Amino acid sequence: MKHGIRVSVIIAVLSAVMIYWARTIQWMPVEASREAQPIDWLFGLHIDVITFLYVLVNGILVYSIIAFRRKKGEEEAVGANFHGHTKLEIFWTVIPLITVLFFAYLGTLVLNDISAAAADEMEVKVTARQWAWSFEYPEAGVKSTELYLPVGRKVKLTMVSQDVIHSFWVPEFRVKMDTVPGITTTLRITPDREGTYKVRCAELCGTAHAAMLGTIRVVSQEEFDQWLQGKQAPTNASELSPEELVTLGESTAQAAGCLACHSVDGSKSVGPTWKGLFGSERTLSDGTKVTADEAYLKESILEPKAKVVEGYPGIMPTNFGETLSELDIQALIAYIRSLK
Ligand code: HEC
Ligand SMILES: [Cu+2]
Repeated sequence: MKHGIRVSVIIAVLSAVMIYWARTIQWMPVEASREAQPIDWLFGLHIDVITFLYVLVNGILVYSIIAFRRKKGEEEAVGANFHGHTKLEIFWTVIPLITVLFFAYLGTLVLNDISAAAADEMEVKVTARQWAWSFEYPEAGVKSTELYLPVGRKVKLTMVSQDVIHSFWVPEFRVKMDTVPGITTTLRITPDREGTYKVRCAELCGTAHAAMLGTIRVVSQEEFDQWLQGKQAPTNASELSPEELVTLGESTAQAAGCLACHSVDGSKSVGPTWKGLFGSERTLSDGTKVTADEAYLKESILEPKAKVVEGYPGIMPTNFGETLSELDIQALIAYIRSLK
């Protein structure tokens, strides 16, 4: 009994200290959505229980090693011989069972809470493909390679994949959902912190999986409305200066995922480098030669299979005609031209 009381006191004090300490640690990136709050609360509760269990197991272990070590003069002594302890076994089966069921109950409450629909939620369609994200605002008829979201408004993402399984994951929002070819999945987020975040693909999906990043901008409602209007207005290349067009081309190349396969510094990648491409002579897979002029670049983007460069597999995505606007394509060509 003496040992029982001692070890209980040690464990009580140690776990209180450790739980207090564990709570001071920032385990996660900043919380940037309302959904992050209940998730982090539940996560913290798990950490509390795990910390207590760690102290319990190792506390009893270390205490026993010290208290029940073989002392001088006990070399021949034999320990007590006993078999089983029914009450103890019932105790350590029932308590963990109740704990686990309780966490399952809490998990269900949190999941119901974070996936609940709201009357004024805004729908955005998300398309994943190897290896880029694109977004569509059906109410406004706007397509974008960046996800703009107004702060404080619940958004319902309806997600599809054009090829393999991907997974939409923004650590700051905590929530995550797979995109699966053939079905539409749904994810709800209420961003509550303005800033720029990255969506990462959390499902290994091929060569450039690690480069499958998309930009998310959480902005004020006014800024969002402005952006949406700007996207709706018919924009064409002549409204931009040559430098602006090149800058736009660079960001489009990044956002559309081109740079996952094309380098801009001369190094070899999945596809040919863009450095020095414009105006150069290209040898195609059938042996013919063409000059890389504007028409060739445009065709290469819209119909990659029409002319395949010698020595490279014809694996460039064929749907850029659907996801990129005419302006995007003009900007990409201007950007490639600028890479001398
Ligand atoms: C999945 C990898 C991949 C992605 C993503 C990709 N490409 Fe390609 N691209 C290739 C490959 C491989 C080739 C060479 C084979 C061919 O000609 O189809 C190529 C060829 C090209 C060519 C002709 C290059 C030359 O040397 O003649 C251009 C121009 C081009 N891509 C532009 C783009 C643009 C613009 C984007 C983004 C909107 C893009 N690519 C996205 C893989 C990719
Ligand atoms: Cu992916």
